[in-house]
Amino acid sequence: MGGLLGRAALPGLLSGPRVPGPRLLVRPSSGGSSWTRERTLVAVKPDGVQRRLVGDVIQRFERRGFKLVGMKMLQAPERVLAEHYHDLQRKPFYPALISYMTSGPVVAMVWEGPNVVGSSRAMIGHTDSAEAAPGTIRGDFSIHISRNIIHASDSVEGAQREIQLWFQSSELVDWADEVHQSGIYPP
Ligand code: IDP
Ligand code: MG
Repeated sequence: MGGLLGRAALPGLLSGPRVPGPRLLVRPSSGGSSWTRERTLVAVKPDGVQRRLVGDVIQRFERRGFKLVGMKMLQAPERVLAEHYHDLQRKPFYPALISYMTSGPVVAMVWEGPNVVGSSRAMIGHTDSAEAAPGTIRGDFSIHISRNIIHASDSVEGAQREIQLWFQSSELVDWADEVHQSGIYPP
């Protein structure tokens, strides 16, 4: 094991084509930090909780390198869901959607990192599970749009609104990112 991951092998591993370097993980910005702090709301829906997929979802986001800054399990209040899905209130499936989302607890999380909104949408996959690519969360665990396991905000503005809706600011933890400081990401 020491041989495989020894000093000689490490530079090759890090520069190989399958391992993106830190520069590919960031967006340029003017001055200060070289990446814009972005946060998104992710929620494991009641079917995901029932199917014991919470750990898998967390693992995927952690493995990617995103930072968990808030998490709680709750029975979603109808008031929160009505606000969260207000765009969909006139859709024929809306009553069934609210019934599904209140059928059991959800696990709501706030994740932080460069381009976390866009990346998390790519990680969860298409809304319609039948269209979701294998390798995405919906593409791996769901076969129907009405039981699609997970929510993730679809824009930076939407994420800010949803985070405020689901979390008190005191529930978000701005912890020191040792990985970031040790050079995995640019400063
Ligand atoms: P998204 O979750 O991928 O952002 P939205 O269009 O915002 O998709 O829809 C919110 C949720 O409403 C979906 O995740 C899904 O649970 C549900 N939904 C959307 N379209 C349908 C449908 O045609 N039938 C049943 N449920 C739907
Ligand atoms: Mg949506």
